Amino acid sequence: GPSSSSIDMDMLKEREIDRGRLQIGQLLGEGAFGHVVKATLEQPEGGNVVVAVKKLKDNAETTARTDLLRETCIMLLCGDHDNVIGLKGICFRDGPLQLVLEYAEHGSLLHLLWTLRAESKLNRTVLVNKRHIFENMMVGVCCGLEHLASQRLVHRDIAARNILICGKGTAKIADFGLARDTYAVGYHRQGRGNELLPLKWMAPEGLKNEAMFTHKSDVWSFGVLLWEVAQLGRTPYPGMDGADRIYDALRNHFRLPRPQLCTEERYQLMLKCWKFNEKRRPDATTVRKQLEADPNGFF
Ligand code: ACK
Repeated sequence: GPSSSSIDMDMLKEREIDRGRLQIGQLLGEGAFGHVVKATLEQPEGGNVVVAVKKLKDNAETTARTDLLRETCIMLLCGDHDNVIGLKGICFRDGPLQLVLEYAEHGSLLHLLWTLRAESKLNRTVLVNKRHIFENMMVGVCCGLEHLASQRLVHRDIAARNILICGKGTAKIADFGLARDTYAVGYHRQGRGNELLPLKWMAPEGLKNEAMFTHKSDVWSFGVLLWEVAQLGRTPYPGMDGADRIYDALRNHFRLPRPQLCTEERYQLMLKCWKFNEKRRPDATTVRKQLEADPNGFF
């Protein structure tokens, strides 16, 4: 959309952080764009807080820089919410661009699911014992999605890898790299750019040539996220690749099969999130209420 690519430098300058306040620590992870490191941020009133710093590789292209600036602007438009990773500020003067984020002690939900899968092989009871933790996380992600929709933002990359888990087990939506502002028209239309897209999490309207995203596209991805939890972090549609192939399968009523580790009711909720016509999908509030009414759907 017309407003989706705007970078408001004045808004960014208000949130500038002097990079001298950062003490860079260990590497947390690497992506195509750059890397995420643990750091401490010196507080004006004294003391330090632990933060995560997302920085570009030194040889990053200017498009990567523009993307990171846009990501920051979207996070500023989003505003604070308990289920969205917090933005402390941004360093852009005198060196590489660095996004300073709230630190999530337990890393990504995907990581947590892989750990749980390994644990459950040794002892099946951990699944039932930890069920409520994952149920609460999914309710939390819904609350985050409700907030995004209220700010007319579409995230476009809701997946277990992009949900971060903080100290108290609070799930936080992270990685706004693909997020867009839909304020002007209520949807975002994908440009012809060759950005890497999370095809297996994308609703059919996003997979089509005239890719179009609304907050209901995020609900579709949330359904895939529920499936990832019930599959303990396995990848959806193994062996199926390419936007056209996935789109054709979905159009022909193919859906991800029911995971063993969830109830029929929970699978029915996933199927509602995967209604082909986005108007027939529930919104995040409806999904959250259904999760709250059925807190034993997983494992
Ligand atoms: O799955 P992870 O441990 O959690 O590995 C990835 C990696 O960095 C690349 O994205 C981790 N990560 C990203 N943002 C944060 C954050 N704010 N706090 C803690 N870890 C983070 C992510």
